[in-house]
Amino acid sequence: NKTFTKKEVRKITSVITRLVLLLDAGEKLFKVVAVSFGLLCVLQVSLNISFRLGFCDSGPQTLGWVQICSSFYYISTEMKSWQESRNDCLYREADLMIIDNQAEQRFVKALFREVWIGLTDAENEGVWKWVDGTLLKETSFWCPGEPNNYKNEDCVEVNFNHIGFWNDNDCNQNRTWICEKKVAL
Ligand SMILES: [Ca+2]
Ligand SMILES: [Ca+2]
Ligand SMILES: [Ca+2]
Repeated sequence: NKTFTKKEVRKITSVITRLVLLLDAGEKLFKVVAVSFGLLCVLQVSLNISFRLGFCDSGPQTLGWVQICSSFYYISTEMKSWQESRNDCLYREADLMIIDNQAEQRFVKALFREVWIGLTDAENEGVWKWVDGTLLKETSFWCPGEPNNYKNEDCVEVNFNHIGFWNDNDCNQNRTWICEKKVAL
């Protein structure tokens, strides 16, 4: 059995100390990298969000499509009758917007202007159908006193008189409109 001299013990101790310091530095470096990575993620998320908000905020002037969840939306800058609006959406391989979740209702409300959506009772008076043929289930978004079919109104707009609420109006009125296209999965 070999016994270590004092010199050897000092040398070994110094090597171990250096190793410990190195490991400590490594751990610190790892922490710095981890924190930086975390910060990058946070930055990316906040950038994405601000980018998206910026996009929505510029609503009325925005050309092109905006994505929210599983759909893309096109907000027109022109004004057309309900049918012409729908034709434009169909031409864009989309259709007038079907509001079937709270996020969409909030989105439309935030536009602060009258827009056609894909809801009509032209086929059967008083029977509200979306453009995909489904019947309207949600009824809490109607403006108080609407739909009133005043002089035979069959097309639905959002934000008329009361921001966020729906109204049936004359389909020949010119309005801006929103097209919706589902994200292909
Ligand atoms: Ca929808
Ligand atoms: Ca009607
Ligand atoms: Ca009405």
